[in-house]
Amino acid sequence: MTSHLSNSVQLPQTVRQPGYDRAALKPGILHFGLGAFHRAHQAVYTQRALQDAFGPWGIVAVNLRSAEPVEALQNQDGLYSVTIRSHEGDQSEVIGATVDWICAASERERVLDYLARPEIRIVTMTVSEKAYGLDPATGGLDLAHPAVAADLRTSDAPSGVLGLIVEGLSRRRKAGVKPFTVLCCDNLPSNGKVVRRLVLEMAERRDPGLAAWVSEHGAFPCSMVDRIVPAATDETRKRALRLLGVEDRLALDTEPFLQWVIEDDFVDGRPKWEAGGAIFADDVEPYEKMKLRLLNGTHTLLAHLGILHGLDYIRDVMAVPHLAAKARAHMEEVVATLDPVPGIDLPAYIDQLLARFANPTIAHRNIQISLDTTQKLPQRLLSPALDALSKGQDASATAYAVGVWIAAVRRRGDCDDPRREEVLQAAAAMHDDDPSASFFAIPGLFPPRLVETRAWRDRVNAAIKTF
Ligand code: CS2
Repeated sequence: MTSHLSNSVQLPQTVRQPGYDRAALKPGILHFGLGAFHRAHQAVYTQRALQDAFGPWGIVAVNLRSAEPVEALQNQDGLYSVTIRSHEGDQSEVIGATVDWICAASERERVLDYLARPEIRIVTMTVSEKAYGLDPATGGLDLAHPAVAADLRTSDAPSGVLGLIVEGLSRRRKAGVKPFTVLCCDNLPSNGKVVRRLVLEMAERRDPGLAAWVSEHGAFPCSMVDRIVPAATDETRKRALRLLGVEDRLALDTEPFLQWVIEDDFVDGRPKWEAGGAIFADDVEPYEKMKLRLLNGTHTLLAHLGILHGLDYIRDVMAVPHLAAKARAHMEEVVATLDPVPGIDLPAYIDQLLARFANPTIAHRNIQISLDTTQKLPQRLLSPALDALSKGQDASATAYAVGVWIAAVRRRGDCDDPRREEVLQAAAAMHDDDPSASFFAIPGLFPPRLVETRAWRDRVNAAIKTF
């Protein structure tokens, strides 16, 4: 029988290992969303911080629904490996920054107990865009969102990320403990401000005094996160077995690149994440916009071009010269909607993105990136379209990308999205004269200015008609 990763296995010298005393590591961060991204990004930065300046910053990893990664962590003493893949070869590292693991669906009280404890000073999250219950039209709470509605009904037994945070803050207030810092690591623009507003709105609905206390004493720094981390496959796990000599159910592959830009606004300290290269900035917004519009917007374009051309991975799309040229053209147009970004040479950033997308060792599925596109369109394509139109530009690139998405949904006849029913109905109702009309009629999906801009909609239609 093959053994698996745990505290007691001896690993090959070639595998990097936590360079600190794990037995002495105390919890200080509670993280929501035990997906691939967190494990290969924030947990890696925390490992670097612990190596450089050891402190009580162990991570309590909470998954909201699925118990699977929680059980896997339990089975592996909290350890898992991340393999950096590039033309230079494979480099694996075992990450040990996680000190406890909980599935909130089955052990809610244990999560709330941690949230109330003074030693938990930071709550981070990667729960994906759709988990927040953000109404894109108002920027406030979507009261019809299932988790939001449920957590407003039974606020002392929450199941969603906002409900858990608000109940945790309420318990701290009652116990005379200062709030934890809430650090959102999801791909939303001004993510700290967005989450602050949602948390305050939920708190206000249960107790205005709680909302006032959080508003006065809490902190919600914005952050821009970046690393391409495909969902793991059997290939990933087989490779880990070869490199580690033992099984690792949580193994991940990733690229060499990683970036984290964080607003330095914490209630009660933080790990020395700069040891891993994190940048602390006064204003994160220019970095967020750059990344959401250039990386993520182009990802959405490439993923749907791939689906339309029967290609599985982003790297396959990049290997077709006329499709790779679309990615470059998209970024070269959208870059004009950005403000200058301190310390970043934008043309070089674009070249670097194209090289990252083309990395032949990274198998990033187009279908994975296509997930939840209705939640991604506003920040990736629609806001830059509005900005371009306001500047008197015709916003062709974003119109093309939206047309490609619509054409891909029609071609595939399916999508994985919280608004799936509406999207599929729109696809079924498409007609030749104005093929995008049924999509523009989906309530609240497109901002009114775009719905009213006939010329932009015609550009979307022209794109659809090329497929
Ligand atoms: C991707 C992102 O799945 C997606 O929608 O665009 O997960 C992307 O890989 C990361 O944001 C890169 O930092």
